[in-house]
Amino acid sequence: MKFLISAALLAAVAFGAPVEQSQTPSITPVGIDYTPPHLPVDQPGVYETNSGDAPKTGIVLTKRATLTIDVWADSNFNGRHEGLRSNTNQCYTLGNGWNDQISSLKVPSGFSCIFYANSGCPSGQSTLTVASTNVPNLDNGSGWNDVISSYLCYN
Ligand SMILES: [Ca+2]
Repeated sequence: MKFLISAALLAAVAFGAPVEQSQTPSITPVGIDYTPPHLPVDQPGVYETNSGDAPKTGIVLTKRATLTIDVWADSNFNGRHEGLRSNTNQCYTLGNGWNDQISSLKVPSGFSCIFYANSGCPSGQSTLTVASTNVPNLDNGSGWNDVISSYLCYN
């Protein structure tokens, strides 16, 4: 009898596991050890940059830190919301319905995040860098509304 209970329990665990694994992650790490560009962190603001500021793989000189980027599907911090727990110096590609959906976001003080219109934080393309500030509306004519596909933060 004891064996039967154990077997049933084991089966339940085995059946339960794949369900959890099938959930689509909101962010997927892409590559490691990026060297972030030297854009300001201590001057809050939003900076549109060109390909010359794209990160390069290499040795990370700063200690890896963790931050939460809050993102919303609508402007003015409305609609679907999620706090994306992220490591610095790590590119993340958006998933779970977040690709091309973000319309407002918050980057915590002391951190800068570079946003990309394509996945994998590709070099050679324009980026949007948000330093220690909130962006209530990406739909402001800058062309960054509903286009963010990946990001990389640093401190
Ligand atoms: Ca949106």
